Amino acid sequence: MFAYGIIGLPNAGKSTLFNALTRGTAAVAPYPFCTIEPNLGEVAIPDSRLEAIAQVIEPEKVTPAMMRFVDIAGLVRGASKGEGMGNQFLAHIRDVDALIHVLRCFPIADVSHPEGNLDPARDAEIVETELILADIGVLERRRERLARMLKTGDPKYKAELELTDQLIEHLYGGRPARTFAGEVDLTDLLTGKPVIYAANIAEQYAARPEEDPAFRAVKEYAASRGARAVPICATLEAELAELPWDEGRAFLKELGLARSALEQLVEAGYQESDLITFYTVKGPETRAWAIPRGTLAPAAAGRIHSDMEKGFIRAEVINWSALIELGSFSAARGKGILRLEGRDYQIQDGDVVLFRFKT
Ligand SMILES: Nc1nc2c(ncn2[C@@H]2O[C@H](COP(=O)(O)OP(=O)(O)OP(=O)(O)O)[C@@H](O)[C@H]2O)c(=O)[nH]1
Ligand SMILES: [Mg+2]
Repeated sequence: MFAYGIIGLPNAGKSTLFNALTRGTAAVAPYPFCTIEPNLGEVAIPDSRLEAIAQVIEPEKVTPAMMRFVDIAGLVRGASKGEGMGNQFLAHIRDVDALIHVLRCFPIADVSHPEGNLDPARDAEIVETELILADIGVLERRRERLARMLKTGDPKYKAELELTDQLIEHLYGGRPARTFAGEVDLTDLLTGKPVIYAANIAEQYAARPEEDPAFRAVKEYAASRGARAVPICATLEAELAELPWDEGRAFLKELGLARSALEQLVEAGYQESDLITFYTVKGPETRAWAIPRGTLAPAAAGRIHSDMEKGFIRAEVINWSALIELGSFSAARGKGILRLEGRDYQIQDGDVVLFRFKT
């Protein structure tokens, strides 16, 4: 399951956003380090195609693809040296697929700011410096391990050690691991993950973020790093999360917002990680699955059950909109419209798939 880690300074609104996204009940407070233990939540990915398919198929059960969010303590300047909550808690987001970096753009009059004034680009740099220092810590440990392995005489360790040293250099230069050119294992490195900047803007700017100087600063900062900036208003999103779906749509419209923070962040995550969605309509369950673009049919089947990957024979495939026109999978089969695809077929976004396999 795709997972996002939520990072930022204390009082940036991380837990408020987390609650809004997950309809969760994480503690939120106007003082720093309200969050100590991580909050974990899973959300159904909003998917209008899944809804449309379900309307036609009328299955007993509709199962959306899910996304996970992990909300952790705030990072402060000097966290790597033990300031604030330190940086050990970053271990809770080592495995996530991407980061949401919450940058405070709402006024400091309401809630104290650990740096004393509003400056989201500076805040971003503070947090990113701490991420870099945490990664250097991970790499130093990797380096020690490799240095011990050198004694085995295997040349691959020497090459790996050299690369690790280059990467450490790169990080000491203030650059994230994701911009390192060498072929090196980025797992466990926080700065190796894609990042999306979530500007937590004041309510007054919710409908016109471009007029907020703080949001413009975030946009500029994000652009300089080849990343995207998403304006969100965490307090309004939290109110939105309280409402039933149709009332929520009306509320968004009233506010002049096209999409919720969840929708924006899901889309950004899909794009950053290059994910697509395919559907299965077998038996009583219609279900959406998120997979990396380019996944081959047997591996996609393996998401459902490992036996289906092992015993894979072929996939019967139809695009979701064609399925809706025809009304059912069997109608499509009757008309000879289903495509039969083999082991080397790459599942496409919007495919509805029935896997054939032997047990
Ligand atoms: N006015 C306003 N207040 C907000 C907004 N987002 C969060 N807050 C308030 O800011 C305070 C801190 O919010 P939290 O969500 O607890 O912040 P956090 O980033 O999780 O903080 P730590 O857990 O301490 O790192 C709370 O009092 C929130 O109600 C916002 O968009 N506008
Ligand atoms: Mg918090």
